[in-house]
Amino acid sequence: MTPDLPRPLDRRSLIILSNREPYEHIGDASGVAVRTPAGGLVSALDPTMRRTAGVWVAWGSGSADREHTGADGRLPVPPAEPAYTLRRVFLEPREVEGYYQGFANSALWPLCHLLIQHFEFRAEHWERYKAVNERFARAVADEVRRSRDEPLVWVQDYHFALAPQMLRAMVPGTFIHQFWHIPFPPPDILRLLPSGTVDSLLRGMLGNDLLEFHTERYARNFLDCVSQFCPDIAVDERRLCAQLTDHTLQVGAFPISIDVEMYETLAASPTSTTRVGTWRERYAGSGRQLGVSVDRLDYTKGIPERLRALDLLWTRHPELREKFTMLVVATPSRSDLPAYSRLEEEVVAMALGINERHRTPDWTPIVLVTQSIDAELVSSVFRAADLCLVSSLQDGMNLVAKEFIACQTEERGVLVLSRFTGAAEEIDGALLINPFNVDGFAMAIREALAMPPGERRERMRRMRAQLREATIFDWLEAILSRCARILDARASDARSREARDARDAREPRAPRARTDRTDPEHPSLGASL
Ligand code: ADQ
Repeated sequence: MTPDLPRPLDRRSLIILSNREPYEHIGDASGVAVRTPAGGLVSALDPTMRRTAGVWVAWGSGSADREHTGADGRLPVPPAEPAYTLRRVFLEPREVEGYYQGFANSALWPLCHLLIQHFEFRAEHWERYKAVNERFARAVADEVRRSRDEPLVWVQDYHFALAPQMLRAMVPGTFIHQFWHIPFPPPDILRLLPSGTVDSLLRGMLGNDLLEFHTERYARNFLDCVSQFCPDIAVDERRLCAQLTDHTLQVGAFPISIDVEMYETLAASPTSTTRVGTWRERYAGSGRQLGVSVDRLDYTKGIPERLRALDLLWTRHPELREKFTMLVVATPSRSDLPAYSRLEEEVVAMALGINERHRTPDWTPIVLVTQSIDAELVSSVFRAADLCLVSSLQDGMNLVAKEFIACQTEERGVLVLSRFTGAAEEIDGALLINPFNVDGFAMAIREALAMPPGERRERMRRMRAQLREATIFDWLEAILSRCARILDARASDARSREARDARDAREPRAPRARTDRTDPEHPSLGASL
């Protein structure tokens, strides 16, 4: 269930800024179709946007988007049942290359995931990133000015690190917060960027009133970076906040989740039940087990590391050949970047090599699927599985792990989960692995295969109970309630200030010693908390 908006947000609309749009017009020879990107974010935020009649600002990336957008960049959505506004910002190919493929995906993405061998900085990409952040910030500021109430601006992710500070200057007094979907690196990694870029990036994010991460560790990394690289800013590590001259930034841990009910329903549907029967007959007959993994083909997901562990397992334990089949769903993404196209080739070659080495006349060890599959098909794959391998080298949260748990209605599956995911810090019941340790990883797969049904059921029940207590809607409510509390405290501060000023005007007193809020020796962080 979508939560009600907490007070005082019930009188405010939301303006969301994200790179991906909630509705995309795609044109081909057969006509134009409206597509909603798969993923938790749109399904969580769309109902809230419909209720608050807000505005969603995003990159108009669909091939037929321009023809379906008004001259002011706006259109009512959902197209079939308009309830809120989508404001599209159109980008030139050079802008996409510099801002998106360049600085966001070739510099920030690898740095935040601590995978510095993929890090590439180009001054030109950085200039584009700044310019594109400014274009989006202007579109959001325009929407704030058009709004009839005092909207809340919610920025999504690492594509827009600079927009919060820009917005603060463009529309002073507006409440701005940001959710950072990926990890945040410690200072020793962030400093691989040129120092001017580090400074701009951190000050951009410091423009928020609230900055949300998946885990407290990422939040602390951010504050450590601020302490080290912005010495003029007072940081309170204990209360997780930073004091700027004109506002306080709070940071916090808000682990994202999934629409649990939706996944449970999809997994239990009659179509899914039929599919599960087919999968199990094909891959898990005569005492065999079915292992699965589902990822975008991304070097952060540890797909070659997973294949290496499987190869080692079947080499060291030939008795496990024919005992389980591994269905690897890995859909190409960001293929325009060389690191991603190389990875695609590597994964295909590794899967072929493993199959050549270990296959038998009636058994193929790895079934590699490279098409994107829809949520219903994903759900049936997860329900059918006896084990799921999540081996990210680093991952902000990893929603696949949560989707697998939600779909395990028959409670037979074991989750083998990388300890370097946000999910591993939250979920209790998985077999944790270090994907860099190929021997340990192979041993964990062996342990999962041998786990008795009773233990599997007990672990899965525990994880399912935890997940039901922390859905995507709980995540949304926790964030909006925190915003409401900050706004409440701000309003009560303003009222006390007014009352004090009125009293002082009636009864002038001798001047009191004043505490300078910007003095780093005496940071006054409490005022707006
Ligand atoms: P991602 O890196 O995309 O997300 P993840 O959290 O696993 O990673 O979410 C991926 C989503 O896409 C899941 O819903 C999954 O089912 C789906 N998906 C993945 N591969 C697929 C495939 N081959 N076919 C069909 N569907 C597929 C970023 C961060 C994560 C963080 C999320 C949310 O990198 O750490 O959990 O944002 O904040």
